[in-house]
Amino acid sequence: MSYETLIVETPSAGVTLIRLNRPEALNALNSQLLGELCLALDAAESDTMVRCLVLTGSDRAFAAGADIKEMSDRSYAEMFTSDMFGPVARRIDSFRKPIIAAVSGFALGGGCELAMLCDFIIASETARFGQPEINLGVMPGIGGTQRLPRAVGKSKAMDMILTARMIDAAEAERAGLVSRVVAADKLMDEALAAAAKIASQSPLAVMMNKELVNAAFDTTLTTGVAVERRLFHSLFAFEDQKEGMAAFIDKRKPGFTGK
Ligand code: CO8
Repeated sequence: MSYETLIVETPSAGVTLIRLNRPEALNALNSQLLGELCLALDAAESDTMVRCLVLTGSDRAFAAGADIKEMSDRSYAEMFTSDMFGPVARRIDSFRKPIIAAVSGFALGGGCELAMLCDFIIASETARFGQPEINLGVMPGIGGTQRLPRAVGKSKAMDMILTARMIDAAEAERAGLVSRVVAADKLMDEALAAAAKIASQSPLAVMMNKELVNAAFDTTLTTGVAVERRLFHSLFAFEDQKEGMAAFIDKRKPGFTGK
């Protein structure tokens, strides 16, 4: 499939790289880009060869937010009936394979929220995160008021959302928003290596691990731990568990088949 606002590549076996590609607007998220992102995710979800995704932007911007020019004149009725940002948020949220956000430059507003919808964020030293919607007289609308406090705590989230203060990569790492910060010229190497490592694991175990970590935000500790134990038990029904443990004992690399 070909896209106008995305570049989709397969840099290594099992890894799909999706690059947001509206450089003239710092990858602002307009309806075309969000629609194409949904299509690319549909394709990646149904392709059994795809094991992990990397979502990235340009050196200058991961994404500078929702497209302000496109939405500035919208009425409440239009926003409500089109359920703006609902479909893409649900699509990413329900995506079962891991998505790594590789962030360089600006990740603002919807761009920061898009990164937070991914499973983890690897940031370059140039990354800057912010929720500046308050400057426009609005608020985050793709989960920022909910995911940011879960990631960085209430105080920093309030500071960022109410003052529109941007944080740099080092502060984002200290706050737990990003998993690691790397040199700008190493960002894609690091993100693609992490994705290749995930792609080499049992896809069954990967999906279950992802599901359970996400469940930690939606359930109690007691329920989450109980479900984890049952899923852990259930992994022993798969050939991949036998292969993984046999390979350890035989001192060789496992060959997971997803069975
Ligand atoms: N939307 C549309 N165009 C944009 C956006 C954007 N979010 N961000 C940048 N652009 C465009 C600029 O207009 C400019 O275009 P042009 O060359 O035609 O004038 C081009 O990109 C380059 O931008 P700048 O010249 O401004 O570049 P600078 O390096 O000077 O500044 C900034 C970079 C700081 C990133 C600046 O562009 C900026 O502040 N951008 C807006 C950031 C922002 O406010 N983001 C939040 C948007 S609102 C949002 O995301 C809400 C999400 C939830 C909605 C939910 C609805 C249900």
